[in-house]
Amino acid sequence: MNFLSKNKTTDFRILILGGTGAGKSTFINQLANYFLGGTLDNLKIVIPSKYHRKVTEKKYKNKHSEQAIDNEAESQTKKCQFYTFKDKENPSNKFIFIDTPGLNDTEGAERDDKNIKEILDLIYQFDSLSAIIIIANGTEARVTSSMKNIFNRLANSIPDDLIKNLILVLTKCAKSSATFSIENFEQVIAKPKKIFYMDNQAFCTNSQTWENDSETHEMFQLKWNISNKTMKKVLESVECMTATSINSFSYMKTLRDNIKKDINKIIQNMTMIQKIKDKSIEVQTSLNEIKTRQTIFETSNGDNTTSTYTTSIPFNHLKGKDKKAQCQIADRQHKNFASEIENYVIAIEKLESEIHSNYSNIQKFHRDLHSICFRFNITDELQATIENLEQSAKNIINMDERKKAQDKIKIFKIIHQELSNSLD
Ligand SMILES: Nc1nc2c(ncn2[C@@H]2O[C@H](COP(=O)(O)OP(=O)(O)OP(=O)(O)O)[C@@H](O)[C@H]2O)c(=O)[nH]1
Ligand SMILES: [Mg+2]
Repeated sequence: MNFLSKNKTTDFRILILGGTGAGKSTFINQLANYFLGGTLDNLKIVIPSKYHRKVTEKKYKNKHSEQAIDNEAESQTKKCQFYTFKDKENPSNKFIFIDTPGLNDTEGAERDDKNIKEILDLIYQFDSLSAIIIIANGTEARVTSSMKNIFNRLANSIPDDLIKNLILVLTKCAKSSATFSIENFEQVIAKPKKIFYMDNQAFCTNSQTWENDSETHEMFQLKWNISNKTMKKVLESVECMTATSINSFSYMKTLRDNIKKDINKIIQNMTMIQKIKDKSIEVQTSLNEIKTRQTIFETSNGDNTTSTYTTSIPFNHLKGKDKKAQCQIADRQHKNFASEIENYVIAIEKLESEIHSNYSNIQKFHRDLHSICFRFNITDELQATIENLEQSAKNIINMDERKKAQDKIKIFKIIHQELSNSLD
């Protein structure tokens, strides 16, 4: 190793994903023992669980977000949480693992949406991520369809470079006992770079189970050793994956933000156009009214002078001087209204041209994004937004507010349609 690389510090950030109860938090406990020198007889606990409720490491005492640790149907990890460990061989290097709440939660789709948003917000704070580890229960047969949907939604926001750095860890099994279909995983999720198997059983059982029984101790020790060895291999794989996705990740965020800005600008301009059109209809009505009165004036004046007349007093009842004054006022109003309408037409044209360039920008950003992340598709995302807005609009009781929400949905639908037609 040369001097430079020895002194270079690297942070490896690893995102842990998986379904509820797959074993993500248990994996992190096993990992903590690898780094902190825990043993079967001196377990280090950073995340509490049913059988190991006490966090032994001061640093993590109040950090975890586990809830209802006796209820296995519900996601126990409620928030994303970082677990940072120093590299054993090169302490200036750090491994930062991010434990996430279980996806495909029994608490419903809204909870999943919230979890995905939280994971993405967190990812976007980094300038790099080294790898994604998907933890799956190795005793299950295949990936569930909701897990597939959720992963695909996340993958829309993650550069392909990072998806390439995918590690699959199958828990609750050994390679020989796993029933999980890797083929199915590759088909519906992605091809993992590496696959590991581990049974982190020590964290899932009361310590007394092995403490007073040498045979059981031996069996647990064997699994413990395998888990530790596997952990080392997982980390070595992560180390080999480092330099990817640093630039594309932040560039992707910029492109996404740009698309968001352009969409917001289109929404603003379309709302403005609608307002101008409403105002224009009002002015046009006034203008039409003047035109009607102008006809009355021309008929009653008899001399064919083309002028307008707007007062509500019957024209024939006015004196000659007043007639003239009324005609002058009406003329001025007529001209003002007409020029106002002309201005509205110009303003609408300007806004429409801005919208046109916003769409062109989006097309360009979309193309660029697609080259970084082939799964990214803005129309799918807009469709999901529309469905969410429609769902929320149903619950609005206030009529005005509901109308506003429906107008917004209408605009989103127009944008969705336009982009579906123009993007390949
Ligand atoms: N036998 C065995 N049980 C495991 C293993 N990993 C996890 N478990 C058990 O599976 C259940 C869920 O484990 P967790 O680590 O909390 O799962 P999670 O993925 O963090 O779950 P959420 O936070 O709820 O999404 C617990 O009862 C664990 O004891 C494993 O490798 N072997
Ligand atoms: Mg958990």
